[in-house]
Amino acid sequence: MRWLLLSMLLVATSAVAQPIDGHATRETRNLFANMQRLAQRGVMFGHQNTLTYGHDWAGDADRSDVKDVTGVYPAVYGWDVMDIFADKTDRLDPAKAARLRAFVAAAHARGGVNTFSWHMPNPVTGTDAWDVSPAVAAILPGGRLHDAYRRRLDIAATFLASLKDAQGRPIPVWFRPFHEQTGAWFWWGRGNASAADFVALWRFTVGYLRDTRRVHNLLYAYSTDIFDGAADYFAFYPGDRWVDMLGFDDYHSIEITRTRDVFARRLAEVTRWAGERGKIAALTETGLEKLPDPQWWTQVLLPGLQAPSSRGVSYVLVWRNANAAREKREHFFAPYRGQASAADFVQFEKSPMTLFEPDLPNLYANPAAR
Ligand code: BMA
Repeated sequence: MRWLLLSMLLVATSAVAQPIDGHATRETRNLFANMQRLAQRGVMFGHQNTLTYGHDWAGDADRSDVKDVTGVYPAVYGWDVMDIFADKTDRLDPAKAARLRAFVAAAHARGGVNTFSWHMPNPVTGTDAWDVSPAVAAILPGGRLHDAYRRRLDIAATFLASLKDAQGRPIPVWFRPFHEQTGAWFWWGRGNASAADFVALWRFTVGYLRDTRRVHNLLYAYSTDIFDGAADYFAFYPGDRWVDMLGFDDYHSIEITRTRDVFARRLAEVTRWAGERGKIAALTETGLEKLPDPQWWTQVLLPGLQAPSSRGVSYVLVWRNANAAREKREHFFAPYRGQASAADFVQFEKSPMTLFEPDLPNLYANPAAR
């Protein structure tokens, strides 16, 4: 009897885990439930801008450095909302938006997961996201730039709602705005906006997209930078009713084996906090720039992900491979053909723990029907 009650309770609690948008489309709800489930089996691998360009190429069709090296596409595709705008303006660039829309549709057609960050330009100065001039208070309701902020959101809302699959259904995507707020380098980050203003901005933004604009193909990710303990992690947390994912970006403790314990602790904590709240946990950004360690994938990242306490991490995403010919410095986080860690990355892909495109179930189908 006691066992029966316990299992009924377990069923009830798992059934409670739903996206924060009560009107989320069916595929969006399915994605949320399926990602939660899949996280018990393995960690999806993701790469930022993987289809846009690579270390030695740009603009090729159906290409990705990840695929060049392993033969398969990643499971998670990272993008940025800033890339639909004419450089640092509030004007949509229709050609850029169309290109990004096609990438998202291609990723989705392969069964992948799309996630959007937004390196949003500073709304007060009109420069980039790294301009830390105070700006959050100005765009909140009642602020002098609030209407301009709404217009900016309108452009993003129209774009996000326009992402459609071959049947014309909205493509579910993760939205990860105002990331790394535990760090001090973005205008919305620590020290540049109060926690109360940050929370107000988050809630306004989610409410505007979800309830005013009625965009129902979004899931929302809270994604800090490195942190020390719960007080630090949750310092800017808008609340369980405003977040579907608990994530963090870590380019520090994961770089070397020596700090693996710190990494494992952070990963275990975020996974536990997400589990307790019925949310999804992820390592939303990481990577070792230039990959000088030829065994970084199997000797550092994989053991970190494999720690028993970190079971339940949905995905790990490494940052972009800047095109070496176009950008001044070497800036890449996935190997390209011939790169020192390429062979090790192939082993990483083969691990039963990591999930790339061929390892994915249909994440958009009703989980109960499978
Ligand atoms: C940073 C770097 C920058 C880039 C930005 C947004 O981490 O990759 O070069 O402009 O992300 O993609």
